[in-house]
This record gives sequence, C-alpha cells and structure tokens, in this order.
Amino acid sequence: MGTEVNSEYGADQIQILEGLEAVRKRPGMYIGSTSVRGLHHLVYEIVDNSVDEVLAGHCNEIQVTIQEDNSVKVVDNGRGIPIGINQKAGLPAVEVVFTVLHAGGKFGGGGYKVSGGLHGVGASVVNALSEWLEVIIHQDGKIYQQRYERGNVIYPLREIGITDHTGTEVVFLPDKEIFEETIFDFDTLRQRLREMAFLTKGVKIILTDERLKEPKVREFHYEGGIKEYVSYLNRHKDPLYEQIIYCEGQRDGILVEVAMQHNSSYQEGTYSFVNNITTPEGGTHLTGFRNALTKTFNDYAKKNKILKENETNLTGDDIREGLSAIVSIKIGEPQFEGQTKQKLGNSEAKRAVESVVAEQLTYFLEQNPSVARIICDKAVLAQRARDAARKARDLTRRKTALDSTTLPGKLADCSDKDPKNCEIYIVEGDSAGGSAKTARNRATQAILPLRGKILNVEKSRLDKILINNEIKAMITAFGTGIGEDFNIEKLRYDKIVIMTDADVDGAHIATLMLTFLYRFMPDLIRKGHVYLAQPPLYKVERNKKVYYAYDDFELGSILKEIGRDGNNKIQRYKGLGEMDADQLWDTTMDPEKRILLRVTIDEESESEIDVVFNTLMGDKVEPRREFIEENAKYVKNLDI
Ligand code: TSJ
Repeated sequence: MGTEVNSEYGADQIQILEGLEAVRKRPGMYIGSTSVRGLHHLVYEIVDNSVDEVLAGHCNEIQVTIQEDNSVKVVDNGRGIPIGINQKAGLPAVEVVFTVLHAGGKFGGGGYKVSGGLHGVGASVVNALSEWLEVIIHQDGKIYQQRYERGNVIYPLREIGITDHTGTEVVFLPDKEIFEETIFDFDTLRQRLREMAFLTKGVKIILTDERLKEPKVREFHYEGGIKEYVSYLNRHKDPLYEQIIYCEGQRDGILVEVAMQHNSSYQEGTYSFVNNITTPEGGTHLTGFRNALTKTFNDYAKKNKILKENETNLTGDDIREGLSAIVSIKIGEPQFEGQTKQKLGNSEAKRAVESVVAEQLTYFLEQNPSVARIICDKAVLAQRARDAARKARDLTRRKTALDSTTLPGKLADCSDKDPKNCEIYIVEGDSAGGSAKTARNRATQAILPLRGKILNVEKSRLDKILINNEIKAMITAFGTGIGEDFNIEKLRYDKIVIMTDADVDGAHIATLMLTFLYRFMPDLIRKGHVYLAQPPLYKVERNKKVYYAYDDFELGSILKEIGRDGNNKIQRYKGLGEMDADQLWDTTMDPEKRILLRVTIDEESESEIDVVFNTLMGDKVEPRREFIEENAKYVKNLDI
C-alpha cells in the first residue's frame, strides 16, 4: 500500500499513520532522540502522569524501581487509570491511553497537567517504544491487568484479583531495536525525580535500584516544596538571612510559586519551570519575576531612604547578585517559543508572576525590615562595583580604540585569519607554553600560556575579575567580549582547547577556566567551542618504537601486546613540561591523532551544574571533599 498514489490515500491509512507505527518509525520526533536522554524521558513521561494525579489531589506517593532486567516499574497510590469503556473508541479508557497517540489529557477534565507538556507525549509513546509494557490497576476492590508488546495488545484488560486500595502500576522494558542504549542511569533518574519532588510539595517519591546486590533506595519528600529547593541550592553557600522568601498565588487561572534567598556569592542562580518542566531559556514568567523584583526593591529602597530620590535606581542585576531563586508556574495552555521551543511565550504569565510577586514581596519586606535592609545594602554594593567595573571596561575599550592590535603579549597567534580554521591552546605554565609554541602548526594553532592558577571567579566580583591579567589575556585573545557585551560572531578561534597537566593541579586549573567560561561566556560552551586536551600519562619505548598510553588501562593493553620484559622503558609524565615539542605534537596537538574532549552543558540539569561549580570552587572545604569522594569514579584518573 505504501506505493499507492494520492487518490488512494484513504481514511484507513491516515489511521495507520496516526497509530503507534509512526512512533516506532520516527521515535526522535516524539521523544527527542533515541540516545540515553530519550531513554530516560520514557520514565519521566510515565512519572508525569502520576504527578498529575498528585496535583489533582488524589495521590501522595510514587515509587520508581529499576529492576534487575533494566525494566522500570512506576507505582502510585492514586485513583487508578479509568477502566470504563470510552465511547468513541469502544475500548476501556486505559487501553486508549496506551494505544492511541496523544490520548493523554482527554480524561479527567480541567486542572493543570504536567504530562502532555513540553516533552510530554503520552503513555502510548512509551508503550510503542517498549519491548513489552504491563499496566496493573487497583480500583473498586479489584485488580486489572493488561500487557502490550511493541505497542500491540497481547490480551484485553482482565481482572486478576481483589485489593483493598487504589493505584496504578506500569512496568516497561525499553526496546533494544529502538534505543542505542537501554541501561538506565541511577544518578540521572535521581536528579530529575528529586527535582520533581521539590516542585510538587508533599509528594513522596521513592527511587530504588534493584540491579545491585544490595538495592539502593533514595526517598524524596519535601513538605516545603520549592522553599526547600532554594535551601538545597544554597546548601554549600552562606545565606545572608535565615528566611526563604516565598510568594504563592493565582491570577487568570495561572498558579504562581516563587521562592528565593540571597547568599554571600556574586552569582545569580534563578531556575524557572512551567508545569514542572525546566525552561532554561526563561520566557514571560521569568521576565515577570525580574520586573517585580526590580520594581519592589527600588520602591522599598526609595521609601525607606536607602536610596535618595536623586540617586540612580538599582538595576535588576544589582538586586539579583547572589540570589538563588525558583520560579514555578502551572498554566493550562503553555505556548513555547524560540528555536528550541523552550521559552515561555504566554503574555498573561508575565502579568500573573509580576502581580503575585510584587504584592507579596512588598508585604514581606514591610514585615521583615532587617532582611530588606541586608538585601538593599548588598545591592548598593553591587551597584558601586558595577560602576567601577564599567570604568575599568571603558578604559580597556579606549585602549583598544587607540591601538587596535592589543592582543596579549604572551599570545603566539596563528597566521590564518579565518576563525573557522583556527584554534587556541590555553596552556598551563610558561615552560609547557614554550614547547607548545615550538610544536604547533603556526598557520592554524595559537598558543596562550597562563601562569599558575587563574583567578577563582566564584569568589570575586566583576571589578576584580576584569583587572586580572590572565583573564584579560583570555578575553582579548578570544575577541568576543564578556557578559552583556559578548558577541560570538567576533570569536577568533573555532576551538578553544584547555591543555593542563594530567594531575590534581592541572584538573583544578582546568576547572577554574571552565568556571570562568561558564559564568561569563556560557555560549562558547553551549555552541561547542570549548575542549579539553588529553595529554598521555605514559610513554613506553621498546626497540626504538614509541607507544603512548592515556590511562592505566591502556598502559596495560600496550604492555600485553608488546610483551612485559626488561626491554621496555616506561616513562610516567608528571606534566606537560616533561614532553619535548615533538612528543607534545604527536600526542596532544596533532589534529590527525590527538584526542579532544568537547565540554557540554546539559541544560536539563543546570541547577546541578551550579551546585557542582560552587562545591568545587567555593569556600567550604568539607562539601568539596565529600563531592570529590562521591564522584571519585569520574576524577579517579586525574588524581594520581
Ligand atoms: F502514563 C500512564 F498512563 F501510563 C500512567 C498513568 C502511569 C502511571 C504510573 C500512573 C498513571 C495514573 C493515572 N495514575 N493515576 C492516574 N489517574 C487517572 O488516570 C485518572 C483517574 C481518575 C479520574 C477521574 O476523573 O475519576 C481521572 C484520571 C485522569
């Protein structure tokens, strides 16, 4: 039938096209990708349905279990998916849910839904992409069950027993024919389920991994909801006051919830959500929050003579310095815009957040004058630092105007002027920098040596950051400017390669650089321009032949292959400085042979990245040690 001409394109075929076959043919259209990310979306899709039942007020516990065979079981204590015959389809409602595309949302009527939101596509998509799926429903004293394989009904809904409670259980095994990877990652699920629990106050979510000899269990239950989320964001920071400022209300059918608290750092960490889904690009809800914050604080500061009538207003940036905040709204028909459809467009959301926050924040500040004072004082300091920073920047700009080629003195630039062909190596230490300058391809590879550790931008205000020589050198070399001046079109190199020693200090320096890039030029990372070089750890020589090993495992396999006897000379590189130019070129810089790791940002978990950088770079030693120990599997081969 696939070759029929248009006139034969009848109702039956349309039916088929709209069926689950379409999902199996183009899975990416429905779940974004068939990589591990898509795989995990299957779980979120199912859990979202239980969260809807929580929001409807009929459920308070959700259990998620990764079973031994990598199938996932989701159990809730809600009302159970309806089993009555759906008139239109002539089938039990639950069967419609699992076998008809986009059937979600047709039942229940009214209320806000998490499922069917941004990447919400319905349980039928999960069913279509599963080798098998079983649903068990406890309802009206009876237990019902149905099984599907690759979306096809194996037997009709049947009664299998009696029960004293209600709820839904869904178990599914992702299809190996569809997914590149079918092993679930506990930490990925843990992170998202914790976020869900923060955003849905009162619900208890229990995650269990049964693949281990000793099952691993994590429970997430936050009676304070997003207030506890903000405490969590600030858990390794120094809050400036004890209270979490909290606003909650409803306007035009939009539920608005905001929680915030300032800490002593200089970075803002505001995360926004629509129907429990993160909106990394923000949108109208975030704009509404920012407007309300700026207006309310300026009004308060003027009224209480913290700012004189003739003084310039505090900017939003001043007020949000060191702020951790969560903005969460629930809206019936979210409209997403922008290239990636991640930015909320509904104008009524802006009005709703603005009015709820302005009203309740004004009240809070009047009730808590000491907190209000602390925030205003910090904002005034930020305003002064910003003025100083602007002067420093104007100065550098003027310098550039006088002398247009003020590239940093230490930079050995490349001769090719087309950025697409060019790369810059940021190299730790002057001596390694020297080798790199000798080794490089002068046409396309530029070298910028940096001395020692660069400034930790987590601990400094912008004015101090902008006068730091190593940072200034990077900014001028890249050509893009930073912060609000940032312009990626002006980037002078397609690849920015961070090359540090393969030891603890090297890892620390790389992290300091990544922190700087993430805070001030995040688009360089988002657009894939930032890389980590991978210098080898060992050199093995045997009968004049040379082999390089990038880790202990590789050293083992090389020795196994060439023989483990006295004829091998093994050298362990303690740093880049121990390699001569030829070796550096062969192992780390030759585009034909080298290994580069591209640095990426997972937008779905940006609030976690913030915590990671803060833990690694902040003042507190204990959380840093804990973090490194917890993540030892990732840093193991750096820490030798
Ligand atoms: F995704 C899913 F459909 F597979 C699924 C749905 C999976 C899991 C684990 C749970 C659920 C689910 C659905 N839990 N609770 C519900 N509730 C309803 O579907 C429901 C029950 C009663 C009424 C009603 O109006 O009486 C309405 C709805 C939507």
